[in-house]
Amino acid sequence: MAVVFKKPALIRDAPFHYCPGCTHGIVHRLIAEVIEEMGLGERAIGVCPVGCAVFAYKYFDIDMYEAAHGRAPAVATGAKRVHPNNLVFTYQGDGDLASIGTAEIVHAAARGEKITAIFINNAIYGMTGGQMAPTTLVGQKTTTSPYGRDASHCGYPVRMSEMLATLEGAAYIERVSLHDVPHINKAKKAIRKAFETQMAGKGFSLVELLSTCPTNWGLSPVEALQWLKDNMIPYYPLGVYKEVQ
Ligand SMILES: Cc1ncc(C[n+]2csc(CCOP(=O)(O)OP(=O)(O)O)c2C)c(N)n1
Repeated sequence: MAVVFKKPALIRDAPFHYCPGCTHGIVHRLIAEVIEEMGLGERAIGVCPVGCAVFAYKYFDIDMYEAAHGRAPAVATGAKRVHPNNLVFTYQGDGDLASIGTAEIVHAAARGEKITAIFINNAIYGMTGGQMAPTTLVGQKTTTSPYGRDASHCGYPVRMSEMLATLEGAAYIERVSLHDVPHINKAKKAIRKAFETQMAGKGFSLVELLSTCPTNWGLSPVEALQWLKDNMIPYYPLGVYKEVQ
């Protein structure tokens, strides 16, 4: 029989623990495909977050570290400086990267660390039960904003890609979405571009992937994709925010 589908070689056989409709698994696959296509499987080092992707090290057949919540860019900095010829990337949620880890990501970008951050923005703290994140939209209901995020006392969601793109050390910053197949294909290209930027020694790179959390959004997987498209993209416009030639 003809093979029409197979797992990327760099994804292990361990079954994913993610909820139905969660997009973490899609991003794992894209990363594994890009690393394989670039022939970097033996030289790739990933740094896992704390959050729903805390077990990512069980799924990738590459070297992986586990970092404390938000500290992945600091760990990746060390790994890359010791192994400058390796591909080093962090994998971080929005609670991890845009809240407790804001200092680490800002300064890694400002220093122009030659690492790549894969930033999963699902507008919520997934693992801990759906609390409001810095990226939660105004009006969005979460377990800690049951009447919807109120900007008068919770402030406004942070646009990390735009903010980081202002920093001199940032070489490639793009925001993509995972709500349908054409956009997933674009997301893969963005990850490749970010990894190529790193391997060319140009500086810090980041891909922000607008993602779903059907469980904590209280939606079906299909409704969640639509919600992402209708609500997240208008506030978080897609596109390349920084590209150093
Ligand atoms: C120092 C510290 N503070 C808080 C926590 C609790 N905590 C674990 S995961 C998490 C948020 C995860 O959200 P996010 O980074 O958006 O990832 P997701 O689970 O949505 O993929 C928090 C606050 C922790 N583990 N360590």
